Amino acid sequence: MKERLQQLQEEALSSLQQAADLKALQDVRVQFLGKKGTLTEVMKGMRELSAEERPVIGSLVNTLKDKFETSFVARQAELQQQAIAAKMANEKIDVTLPGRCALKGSKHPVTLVTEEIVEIFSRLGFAVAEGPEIEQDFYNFEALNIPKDHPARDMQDTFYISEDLVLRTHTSPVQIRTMLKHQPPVRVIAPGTVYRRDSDLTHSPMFHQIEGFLVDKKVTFGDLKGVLIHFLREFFGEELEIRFRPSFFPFTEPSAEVDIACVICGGKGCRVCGGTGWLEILGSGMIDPAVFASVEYDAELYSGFAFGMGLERIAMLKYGVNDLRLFFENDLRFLRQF
Ligand code: 2NL
Repeated sequence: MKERLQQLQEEALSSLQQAADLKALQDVRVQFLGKKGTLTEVMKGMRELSAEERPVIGSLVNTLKDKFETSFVARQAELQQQAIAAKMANEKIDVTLPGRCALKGSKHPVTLVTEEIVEIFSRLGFAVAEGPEIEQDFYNFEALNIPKDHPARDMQDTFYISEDLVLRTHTSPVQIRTMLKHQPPVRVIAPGTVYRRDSDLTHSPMFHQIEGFLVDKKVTFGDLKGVLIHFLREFFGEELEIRFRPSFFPFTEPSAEVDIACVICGGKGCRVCGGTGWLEILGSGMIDPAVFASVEYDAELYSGFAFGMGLERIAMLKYGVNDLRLFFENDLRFLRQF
Protein backbone atom coordinates (compact mmCIF):
# COMPACT_ATOMS: atom_id res chain seq x y z
CA MET A 1 0.00 0.00 0.00
CA LYS A 2 2.86 2.36 0.82
CA GLU A 3 4.39 1.81 -2.62
CA ARG A 4 1.02 2.32 -4.27
CA LEU A 5 0.67 5.66 -2.43
CA GLN A 6 4.21 6.68 -3.38
CA GLN A 7 3.49 5.90 -7.02
CA LEU A 8 0.16 7.74 -6.86
CA GLN A 9 1.90 10.80 -5.44
CA GLU A 10 4.39 10.92 -8.29
CA GLU A 11 1.64 10.47 -10.87
CA ALA A 12 -0.63 13.13 -9.31
CA LEU A 13 2.08 15.75 -8.85
CA SER A 14 3.38 15.23 -12.36
CA SER A 15 -0.20 15.48 -13.76
CA LEU A 16 -0.63 18.78 -11.92
CA GLN A 17 2.61 20.09 -13.48
CA GLN A 18 1.50 18.98 -16.92
CA ALA A 19 -1.97 20.56 -16.77
CA ALA A 20 -1.86 23.13 -19.57
CA ASP A 21 -4.71 25.31 -18.37
CA LEU A 22 -7.08 25.85 -15.45
CA LYS A 23 -9.70 23.52 -16.87
CA ALA A 24 -7.15 20.68 -17.24
CA LEU A 25 -5.99 21.38 -13.69
CA GLN A 26 -9.54 20.95 -12.34
CA ASP A 27 -9.81 17.65 -14.27
CA VAL A 28 -6.65 16.39 -12.57
CA ARG A 29 -8.15 17.19 -9.18
CA VAL A 30 -11.37 15.29 -9.98
CA GLN A 31 -9.38 12.38 -11.37
CA PHE A 32 -7.39 12.17 -8.15
CA LEU A 33 -9.73 13.21 -5.32
CA GLY A 34 -13.20 12.87 -6.88
CA LYS A 35 -15.78 10.22 -5.84
CA LYS A 36 -14.31 7.83 -8.39
CA GLY A 37 -10.82 9.32 -8.13
CA THR A 38 -7.70 7.21 -7.89
CA LEU A 39 -6.86 8.19 -4.30
CA THR A 40 -10.44 7.58 -3.23
CA GLU A 41 -10.25 4.09 -4.73
CA VAL A 42 -6.97 3.36 -2.90
CA MET A 43 -8.44 4.57 0.43
CA LYS A 44 -11.29 2.07 0.09
CA GLY A 45 -8.62 -0.63 0.49
CA MET A 46 -7.77 0.69 4.01
CA ARG A 47 -10.62 -1.34 5.47
CA GLU A 48 -8.55 -4.48 4.95
CA LEU A 49 -5.56 -3.09 6.87
CA SER A 50 -4.59 -4.12 10.37
CA ALA A 51 -5.08 -1.84 13.39
CA GLU A 52 -1.33 -1.02 13.51
CA GLU A 53 -1.02 -0.33 9.83
CA ARG A 54 -4.14 1.84 9.50
CA PRO A 55 -2.86 5.00 11.36
CA VAL A 56 0.46 4.83 9.51
CA ILE A 57 -1.21 4.64 6.12
CA GLY A 58 -3.81 7.20 7.22
CA SER A 59 -1.04 9.63 8.06
CA LEU A 60 0.62 8.96 4.69
CA VAL A 61 -2.67 9.63 2.90
CA ASN A 62 -3.04 12.97 4.75
CA THR A 63 0.52 13.97 3.85
CA LEU A 64 -0.20 13.05 0.25
CA LYS A 65 -3.41 15.10 0.25
CA ASP A 66 -1.54 18.10 1.72
CA LYS A 67 1.21 17.85 -0.87
CA PHE A 68 -1.37 17.55 -3.61
CA GLU A 69 -3.25 20.59 -2.31
CA THR A 70 -0.06 22.70 -2.07
CA SER A 71 1.01 21.68 -5.53
CA PHE A 72 -2.48 22.29 -6.89
CA VAL A 73 -2.64 25.83 -5.48
CA ALA A 74 0.86 26.62 -6.76
CA ARG A 75 0.09 25.34 -10.24
CA GLN A 76 -3.26 27.15 -10.21
CA ALA A 77 -1.54 30.46 -9.38
CA GLU A 78 0.98 29.82 -12.13
CA LEU A 79 -1.73 29.11 -14.73
CA GLN A 80 -3.75 32.15 -13.63
CA GLN A 81 -0.65 34.32 -14.09
CA GLN A 82 -0.13 32.84 -17.52
CA ALA A 83 -3.78 33.47 -18.47
CA ILE A 84 -3.54 37.12 -17.38
CA ALA A 85 -0.23 37.58 -19.18
CA ALA A 86 -1.72 36.11 -22.38
CA LYS A 87 -4.80 38.34 -22.11
CA MET A 88 -2.64 41.43 -21.53
CA ALA A 89 -0.44 40.64 -24.53
CA ASN A 90 -3.54 40.13 -26.64
CA GLU A 91 -5.29 43.31 -25.61
CA LYS A 92 -2.23 45.52 -25.53
CA ILE A 93 -2.78 49.08 -26.78
CA ASP A 94 0.08 51.04 -28.27
CA VAL A 95 -0.58 54.45 -26.80
CA THR A 96 2.25 55.93 -28.85
CA LEU A 97 0.41 55.30 -32.18
CA PRO A 98 -0.82 58.53 -33.78
CA GLY A 99 -4.59 59.04 -33.26
CA ARG A 100 -7.20 58.95 -36.00
CA CYS A 101 -7.68 62.46 -37.33
CA ALA A 102 -11.05 63.96 -36.32
CA LEU A 103 -13.03 65.17 -39.34
CA LYS A 104 -13.09 68.95 -39.30
CA GLY A 105 -15.96 70.82 -40.89
CA SER A 106 -15.66 74.08 -42.76
CA LYS A 107 -18.06 76.94 -43.32
CA HIS A 108 -20.23 77.00 -46.42
CA PRO A 109 -19.07 79.65 -48.92
CA VAL A 110 -22.47 81.39 -48.63
CA THR A 111 -21.97 81.56 -44.84
CA LEU A 112 -18.48 82.97 -45.35
CA VAL A 113 -19.61 85.82 -47.61
CA THR A 114 -22.61 86.53 -45.33
CA GLU A 115 -20.30 86.84 -42.33
CA GLU A 116 -17.88 89.08 -44.19
CA ILE A 117 -20.64 91.41 -45.45
CA VAL A 118 -22.26 91.58 -42.00
CA GLU A 119 -18.84 92.41 -40.54
CA ILE A 120 -18.30 95.32 -42.94
CA PHE A 121 -21.76 96.81 -42.27
CA SER A 122 -21.39 96.25 -38.51
CA ARG A 123 -18.37 98.54 -38.58
CA LEU A 124 -20.66 101.19 -40.10
CA GLY A 125 -23.11 100.80 -37.21
CA PHE A 126 -25.67 98.55 -38.91
CA ALA A 127 -27.46 96.02 -36.68
CA VAL A 128 -28.40 92.51 -37.90
CA ALA A 129 -32.11 91.64 -38.01
CA GLU A 130 -33.88 88.38 -38.80
CA GLY A 131 -37.47 87.38 -39.44
CA PRO A 132 -39.76 84.50 -40.42
CA GLU A 133 -39.33 82.64 -43.72
CA ILE A 134 -43.09 82.15 -43.90
CA GLU A 135 -44.46 85.65 -44.33
CA GLN A 136 -47.76 87.44 -44.58
CA ASP A 137 -48.68 89.07 -47.85
CA PHE A 138 -48.59 92.49 -46.14
CA TYR A 139 -44.90 92.31 -45.10
CA ASN A 140 -43.65 90.57 -48.23
CA PHE A 141 -45.58 92.64 -50.82
CA GLU A 142 -48.22 95.15 -49.72
CA ALA A 143 -46.03 97.28 -47.45
CA LEU A 144 -43.31 97.31 -50.12
CA ASN A 145 -45.54 99.04 -52.64
CA ILE A 146 -45.90 95.87 -54.69
CA PRO A 147 -49.53 96.06 -55.82
CA LYS A 148 -51.75 93.01 -56.32
CA ASP A 149 -51.34 93.00 -60.11
CA HIS A 150 -47.53 93.40 -60.07
CA PRO A 151 -45.59 90.67 -61.93
CA ALA A 152 -43.52 89.93 -58.78
CA ARG A 153 -46.77 88.74 -57.18
CA ASP A 154 -47.41 86.34 -60.02
CA MET A 155 -47.93 82.68 -59.06
CA GLN A 156 -44.91 81.96 -61.26
CA ASP A 157 -42.51 83.65 -58.84
CA THR A 158 -43.97 83.05 -55.40
CA PHE A 159 -44.58 79.93 -53.33
CA TYR A 160 -48.03 80.46 -51.84
CA ILE A 161 -48.91 78.61 -48.64
CA SER A 162 -52.38 80.12 -48.48
CA GLU A 163 -54.21 83.18 -49.76
CA ASP A 164 -52.32 85.30 -47.22
CA LEU A 165 -49.10 83.34 -46.50
CA VAL A 166 -46.02 83.01 -48.72
CA LEU A 167 -42.45 81.81 -48.49
CA ARG A 168 -40.70 85.19 -48.42
CA THR A 169 -39.32 86.13 -51.83
CA HIS A 170 -36.77 88.60 -50.35
CA THR A 171 -35.67 89.70 -46.86
CA SER A 172 -37.36 93.12 -47.22
CA PRO A 173 -40.21 92.04 -44.89
CA VAL A 174 -37.61 91.89 -42.09
CA GLN A 175 -36.96 95.57 -42.72
CA ILE A 176 -40.67 96.41 -42.78
CA ARG A 177 -41.01 94.67 -39.39
CA THR A 178 -38.00 96.64 -38.11
CA MET A 179 -39.49 99.99 -39.20
CA LEU A 180 -42.85 99.12 -37.61
CA LYS A 181 -41.05 98.47 -34.32
CA HIS A 182 -38.42 101.23 -34.27
CA GLN A 183 -38.47 104.94 -35.02
CA PRO A 184 -35.59 106.52 -37.02
CA PRO A 185 -32.67 106.71 -36.98
CA VAL A 186 -32.34 103.02 -37.95
CA ARG A 187 -29.61 101.10 -39.75
CA VAL A 188 -30.22 97.43 -40.27
CA ILE A 189 -28.84 94.59 -42.36
CA ALA A 190 -31.01 91.51 -42.96
CA PRO A 191 -29.35 88.34 -44.25
CA GLY A 192 -31.45 85.23 -44.85
CA THR A 193 -32.93 82.45 -46.91
CA VAL A 194 -35.50 83.38 -49.55
CA TYR A 195 -37.65 81.40 -52.00
CA ARG A 196 -38.79 81.83 -55.58
CA ARG A 197 -40.51 79.52 -58.05
CA ASP A 198 -37.54 79.37 -60.36
CA SER A 199 -35.26 76.43 -61.04
CA ASP A 200 -32.69 76.15 -63.81
CA LEU A 201 -28.92 76.35 -64.32
CA THR A 202 -28.72 79.84 -62.80
CA HIS A 203 -31.73 79.82 -60.43
CA SER A 204 -32.41 77.82 -57.30
CA PRO A 205 -35.88 77.83 -55.65
CA MET A 206 -34.12 78.44 -52.31
CA PHE A 207 -31.31 80.95 -52.17
CA HIS A 208 -29.84 83.66 -49.94
CA GLN A 209 -29.99 87.38 -49.85
CA ILE A 210 -28.77 90.22 -47.80
CA GLU A 211 -30.65 93.49 -47.70
CA GLY A 212 -29.86 96.64 -45.82
CA PHE A 213 -31.46 99.99 -45.17
CA LEU A 214 -30.83 103.23 -43.38
CA VAL A 215 -33.38 105.88 -42.41
CA ASP A 216 -32.70 109.22 -40.76
CA LYS A 217 -33.26 112.93 -41.32
CA LYS A 218 -31.59 114.30 -44.48
CA VAL A 219 -30.33 110.98 -45.90
CA THR A 220 -29.37 111.52 -49.55
CA PHE A 221 -28.49 109.50 -52.63
CA GLY A 222 -24.91 110.60 -51.89
CA ASP A 223 -25.09 108.67 -48.61
CA LEU A 224 -26.28 105.61 -50.51
CA LYS A 225 -23.37 105.89 -52.96
CA GLY A 226 -20.84 106.48 -50.20
CA VAL A 227 -21.96 103.48 -48.13
CA LEU A 228 -22.19 101.08 -51.09
CA ILE A 229 -18.86 102.14 -52.63
CA HIS A 230 -17.21 101.72 -49.22
CA PHE A 231 -18.76 98.27 -48.82
CA LEU A 232 -17.80 97.04 -52.31
CA ARG A 233 -14.18 98.26 -51.98
CA GLU A 234 -13.85 96.62 -48.55
CA PHE A 235 -15.23 93.40 -49.96
CA PHE A 236 -13.63 93.17 -53.42
CA GLY A 237 -10.58 95.44 -53.01
CA GLU A 238 -9.71 99.14 -52.79
CA GLU A 239 -9.01 99.60 -56.52
CA LEU A 240 -12.41 98.24 -57.61
CA GLU A 241 -14.20 100.22 -60.35
CA ILE A 242 -17.90 100.77 -59.67
CA ARG A 243 -20.78 102.31 -61.66
CA PHE A 244 -24.36 103.20 -60.76
CA ARG A 245 -26.97 102.59 -63.43
CA PRO A 246 -30.58 103.88 -63.29
CA SER A 247 -33.11 101.13 -62.63
CA PHE A 248 -36.57 100.51 -61.23
CA PHE A 249 -37.91 98.79 -58.10
CA PRO A 250 -41.44 99.29 -56.74
CA PHE A 251 -40.05 100.07 -53.26
CA THR A 252 -37.37 102.63 -54.14
CA GLU A 253 -37.38 105.91 -56.07
CA PRO A 254 -35.00 106.73 -57.60
CA SER A 255 -33.45 103.26 -58.00
CA ALA A 256 -30.01 102.21 -59.16
CA GLU A 257 -28.29 98.98 -59.98
CA VAL A 258 -24.63 98.79 -59.13
CA ASP A 259 -22.06 97.20 -61.41
CA ILE A 260 -18.46 96.38 -60.62
CA ALA A 261 -15.60 95.85 -63.07
CA CYS A 262 -15.57 92.14 -63.92
CA VAL A 263 -13.54 90.31 -61.26
CA ILE A 264 -12.58 87.65 -63.83
CA CYS A 265 -11.25 89.74 -66.76
CA GLY A 266 -10.74 93.07 -64.97
CA GLY A 267 -13.04 94.88 -67.44
CA LYS A 268 -11.67 93.60 -70.74
CA GLY A 269 -14.72 91.47 -71.45
CA CYS A 270 -15.11 87.72 -70.97
CA ARG A 271 -17.72 84.95 -70.78
CA VAL A 272 -18.60 85.69 -67.14
CA CYS A 273 -19.45 89.37 -67.81
CA GLY A 274 -20.94 88.62 -71.22
CA GLY A 275 -18.23 90.65 -72.92
CA THR A 276 -19.33 93.92 -71.26
CA GLY A 277 -16.52 94.13 -68.69
CA TRP A 278 -19.16 94.82 -65.97
CA LEU A 279 -20.94 92.62 -63.44
CA GLU A 280 -24.30 93.52 -61.91
CA ILE A 281 -23.76 93.11 -58.17
CA LEU A 282 -26.62 94.78 -56.28
CA GLY A 283 -29.84 96.75 -56.47
CA SER A 284 -30.52 99.90 -54.47
CA GLY A 285 -32.44 103.12 -54.19
CA MET A 286 -34.03 105.77 -52.02
CA ILE A 287 -36.91 104.23 -50.06
CA ASP A 288 -40.21 105.10 -51.77
CA PRO A 289 -42.54 107.39 -49.75
CA ALA A 290 -45.26 104.76 -50.29
CA VAL A 291 -43.16 102.33 -48.16
CA PHE A 292 -42.78 104.98 -45.46
CA ALA A 293 -46.56 105.45 -45.51
CA SER A 294 -47.19 101.74 -44.84
CA VAL A 295 -44.92 101.81 -41.75
CA GLU A 296 -46.18 105.25 -40.70
CA TYR A 297 -42.86 107.03 -41.01
CA ASP A 298 -43.17 110.75 -41.83
CA ALA A 299 -41.78 111.00 -45.37
CA GLU A 300 -41.55 114.80 -45.01
CA LEU A 301 -39.19 114.43 -42.07
CA TYR A 302 -37.26 111.29 -42.95
CA SER A 303 -35.52 109.80 -45.96
CA GLY A 304 -33.51 106.64 -46.41
CA PHE A 305 -31.86 104.24 -48.78
CA ALA A 306 -32.06 100.48 -49.17
CA PHE A 307 -30.21 97.83 -51.13
CA GLY A 308 -30.26 94.13 -51.75
CA MET A 309 -27.96 91.49 -53.21
CA GLY A 310 -27.94 87.77 -53.91
CA LEU A 311 -25.37 85.92 -51.80
CA GLU A 312 -24.81 82.93 -54.08
CA ARG A 313 -23.92 85.29 -56.92
CA ILE A 314 -21.47 87.20 -54.70
CA ALA A 315 -19.91 83.93 -53.47
CA MET A 316 -19.52 82.73 -57.09
CA LEU A 317 -17.70 85.94 -58.04
CA LYS A 318 -15.58 86.03 -54.89
CA TYR A 319 -14.45 82.39 -55.08
CA GLY A 320 -14.59 81.87 -58.87
CA VAL A 321 -17.33 79.21 -58.69
CA ASN A 322 -18.88 78.69 -62.14
CA ASP A 323 -21.90 76.52 -61.30
CA LEU A 324 -24.68 77.64 -58.90
CA ARG A 325 -25.71 74.04 -58.20
CA LEU A 326 -22.44 73.36 -56.34
CA PHE A 327 -23.77 75.46 -53.43
CA PHE A 328 -26.72 73.14 -52.86
CA GLU A 329 -25.30 69.68 -53.59
CA ASN A 330 -23.28 69.48 -50.34
CA ASP A 331 -20.49 67.57 -52.06
CA LEU A 332 -17.68 67.48 -49.48
CA ARG A 333 -15.04 67.65 -52.24
CA PHE A 334 -16.44 71.11 -53.00
CA LEU A 335 -17.20 72.27 -49.44
CA ARG A 336 -13.80 71.24 -48.03
CA GLN A 337 -12.10 73.81 -50.24
CA PHE A 338 -13.41 76.71 -48.17
C1 2NL B 1 -31.88 93.26 -55.66
C2 2NL B 1 -32.53 94.54 -55.30
C3 2NL B 1 -33.29 95.80 -53.47
C4 2NL B 1 -34.37 96.90 -51.68
C5 2NL B 1 -33.88 95.75 -52.23
C6 2NL B 1 -35.83 97.62 -49.87
C7 2NL B 1 -36.38 97.26 -48.66
C8 2NL B 1 -37.26 98.10 -48.06
C9 2NL B 1 -37.59 99.29 -48.65
C10 2NL B 1 -37.02 99.59 -49.82
CL1 2NL B 1 -37.96 97.67 -46.59
N1 2NL B 1 -36.15 98.77 -50.42
N2 2NL B 1 -34.97 96.79 -50.44
C11 2NL B 1 -34.26 98.09 -52.34
C12 2NL B 1 -33.67 98.12 -53.59
C13 2NL B 1 -33.17 96.97 -54.17
O1 2NL B 1 -32.83 94.61 -53.96
O2 2NL B 1 -31.39 93.14 -56.74
N3 2NL B 1 -31.85 92.28 -54.76
C14 2NL B 1 -31.26 91.04 -54.99
